[in-house]
Amino acid sequence: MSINIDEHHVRHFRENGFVVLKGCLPEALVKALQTASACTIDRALSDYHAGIISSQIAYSSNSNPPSVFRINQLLHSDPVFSQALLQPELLNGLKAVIGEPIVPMYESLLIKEAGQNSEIGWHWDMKREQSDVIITVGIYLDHSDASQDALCVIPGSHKMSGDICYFEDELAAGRLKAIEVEAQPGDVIIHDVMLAHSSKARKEAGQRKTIYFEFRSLSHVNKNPRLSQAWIDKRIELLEYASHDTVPDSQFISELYALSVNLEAGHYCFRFEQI
Ligand SMILES: O=C(O)CCC(=O)C(=O)O
Repeated sequence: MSINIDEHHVRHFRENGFVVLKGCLPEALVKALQTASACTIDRALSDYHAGIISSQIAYSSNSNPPSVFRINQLLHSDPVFSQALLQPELLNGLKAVIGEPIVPMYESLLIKEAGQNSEIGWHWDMKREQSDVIITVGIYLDHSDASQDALCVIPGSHKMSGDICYFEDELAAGRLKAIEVEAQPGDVIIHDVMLAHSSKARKEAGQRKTIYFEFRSLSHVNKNPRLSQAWIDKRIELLEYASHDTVPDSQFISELYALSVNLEAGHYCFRFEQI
């Protein structure tokens, strides 16, 4: 394996708003991430049954037995998640995609499985200024099939005007086309936060687990009023572990997540019926 993000990937990303990096994670790391994810999910379920509810975990409200849909602040769960985030080759590639120094914003695990209402409607991850580059990086730990619950995107929509309701209407009218982006364990899909995307509910047995990281350009971070200087400094300190080829200890991770931040919400289409 090698994480080789070249100019073709960067061009594909700029033109289409997403790019797939096939088999870019080492097999041993993928296996370790799969094991750590399974343990993290099991722990979240036992906590749920013991009445211990964390604000960083989303459970599926309509599945029986209950299941876990999303786990935030993932670096708390196991050092291997920091290892995945802090791979120097990956970070260099992401810097090439963003075109300037980068800042990691959050770390979460998405789990899609049958029985949950796991459909994710069309949305942007957030709204950004035209000049900013902000990317969502999905590390796939399971197969993601077009016939199932793969990521669905409207190529080039990150450069189009119009909101999410507009994209939904254009898709329904057949004037825009969406595609499913399949992935295998160890693949990485990078998308622009303003690429319109969705995914269907999973119907088949098994899970599709994806680790999500977000990265923003340093110039964006420095002008974003939501982010305190202490928060930015700690995030930059986190990145420095990559150059020392080590991962932060649990004390550092606790300090990192203790600094609160209120990141922008996703944009969906809400339609109100007239009474
Ligand atoms: O992986 C997916 O199905 C999409 C996830 C997504 O868009 C999100 O979590 O906002």
